[in-house]
Amino acid sequence: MSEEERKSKMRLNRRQLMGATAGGAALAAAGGAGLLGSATPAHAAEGNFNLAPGELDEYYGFWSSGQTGEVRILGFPSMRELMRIPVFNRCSATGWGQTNESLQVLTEGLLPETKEMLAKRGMKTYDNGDLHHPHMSFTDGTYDGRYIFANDKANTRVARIRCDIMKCDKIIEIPNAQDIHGMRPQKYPRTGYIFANGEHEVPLVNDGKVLDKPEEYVNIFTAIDGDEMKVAWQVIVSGNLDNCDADYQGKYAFATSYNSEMGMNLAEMTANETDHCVVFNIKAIEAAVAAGEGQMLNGVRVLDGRKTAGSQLTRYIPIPNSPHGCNAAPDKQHIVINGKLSPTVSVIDVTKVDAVFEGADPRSAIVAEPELGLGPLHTAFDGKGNCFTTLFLDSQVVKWNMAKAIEAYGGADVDPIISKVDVHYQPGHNSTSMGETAEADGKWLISMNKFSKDRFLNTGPLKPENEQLIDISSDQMKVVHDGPTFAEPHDSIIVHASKVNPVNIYSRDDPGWEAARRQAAADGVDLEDGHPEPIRDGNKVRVYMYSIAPEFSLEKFTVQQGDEVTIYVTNLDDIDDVTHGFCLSNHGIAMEVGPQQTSSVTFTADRPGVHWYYCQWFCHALHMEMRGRMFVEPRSA
Ligand code: CUK
Ligand code: CUA
Repeated sequence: MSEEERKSKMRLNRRQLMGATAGGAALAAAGGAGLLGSATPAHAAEGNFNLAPGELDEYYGFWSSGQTGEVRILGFPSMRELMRIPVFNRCSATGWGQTNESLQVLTEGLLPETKEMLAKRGMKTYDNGDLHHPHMSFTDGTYDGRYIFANDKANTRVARIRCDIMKCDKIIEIPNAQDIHGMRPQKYPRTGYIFANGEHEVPLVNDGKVLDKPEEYVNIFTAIDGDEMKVAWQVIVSGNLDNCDADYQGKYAFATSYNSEMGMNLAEMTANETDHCVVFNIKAIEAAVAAGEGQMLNGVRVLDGRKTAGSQLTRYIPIPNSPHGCNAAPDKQHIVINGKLSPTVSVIDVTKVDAVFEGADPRSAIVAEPELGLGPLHTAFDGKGNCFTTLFLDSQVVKWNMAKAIEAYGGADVDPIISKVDVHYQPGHNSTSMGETAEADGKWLISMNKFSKDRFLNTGPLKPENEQLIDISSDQMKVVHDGPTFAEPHDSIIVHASKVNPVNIYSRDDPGWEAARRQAAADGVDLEDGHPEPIRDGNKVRVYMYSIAPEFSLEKFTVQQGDEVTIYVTNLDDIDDVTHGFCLSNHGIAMEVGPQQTSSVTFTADRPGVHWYYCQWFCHALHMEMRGRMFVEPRSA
């Protein structure tokens, strides 16, 4: 293909994607030209988002990071990045993906065939992920500070983060599904279930027997027990599952579904004018599971909730056109389904869903369908009856009123749209302070924009994204801050600081290093005393040491070339913020050891010679002196 042909093909594809689906005006807007200028300069006095040194934020922001695979903690509304929690990625600073403790989390929930495939490549676990949706556990419709759950679209996993230590403690791979995308915790009575959407359709036993026969592919909706981190049940559905949410009654889960056509390419996938929202009847599903209906596949009970199955497990509410976001309003009654290729959002009244399961027309549960603008993707709420919807193609956030939208749908001559604000550029998710809980407080909105274009100094072809902080305390929304971010936060939650209470120092009883504790006991070693000599067990050697700033308890130890060495470091410091590290030169080994934590790492000592190990987390005035030597004796020929 010539350069000219290639370029014209790309132009064509772009036009098809942006233009044909939502009208010609969309293309101009997507180009972003002329959309500068409505951002209000920052006024600290108005928004009170500017904090003096030492002042703490009112909220925690938990941010996804998309293809980076981690979760980030922000102080909000100052937008200061406070911490990164490695989850599906590999972290050089903390040793996540390398320490035995993290590898246990990363490997114990993998499917046997995954382990086998990775082992053939010399890998223990995946080292990439695509983390879109971080959500906190709920009790009675609001955050309870126990856990954050997050999906991995890239490798079909769901992870859990403990909020007491802000570390990931469980990761499971979901069988029978492919690519977990939308994911939300049950809101009521508590979490409970984590609902997880399988986005891409595959043969139900995906072992190569069925390949290019799309008519045999299925999509899978999964409920995970969030306490046990085990799959509770799965339901086969018709159409790709995108985003989901749970109601405030504990009765239903809702998932947006595009590609009701079950098409394999763009033209096929966008052919229909309507797709749907799938409603899952939790009680009916639990009863079917208890009755042993459906089939057991990979240890999971899988029920048939396809449209054609006509069961009581699901209902399909028609929605125009390829809907994306799915957001339960804090009024506990309404679910907003965002149209994406349709300029509308569709509002479901959860109190009308019972009738739909009793045979009423599925569309009878729709109580409003306001036309908001081009490319509605996600909606957030202020707890005062107002909604904030991102318009991807218009590069705007629109504020609209739920009650007025319902009146208008009933025929009244009212305009539900209150105001619009330009954002820069192409917003995806947005979140309001406490907005996905019954305690939405209506103070702040973050618009997570996919393109920054000209908002920041040029960083080369790869630009940051741009998140904009918006004051929503009055009817006219005010953009008060631009915040660039690296790839690619999709979603965020904004949690009042009173809900989250992390510890400063690990408990010595922490389950995180149970395996180390057991091994030490078997070796007759107390982790807190260490052991002056390596413990030999064939060609396996275990080295136990502790650290107290600024020293390791071992200044040297000796192993033989070819030994499989495991180093256990217990940090005996119990002072806030005194984290040590263990970094072994020229071995690719480094790990974090927090106050009162035990961390361990296993490697083969195959390089004869003297190798320094040192503490790589600055801990003390004599941090540079915190080091020791590993001697590796050459294997005798
Ligand atoms: S999806 Cu990314 S903008 Cu994965 Cu939540 Cu809508
Ligand atoms: Cu210990 Cu630096």
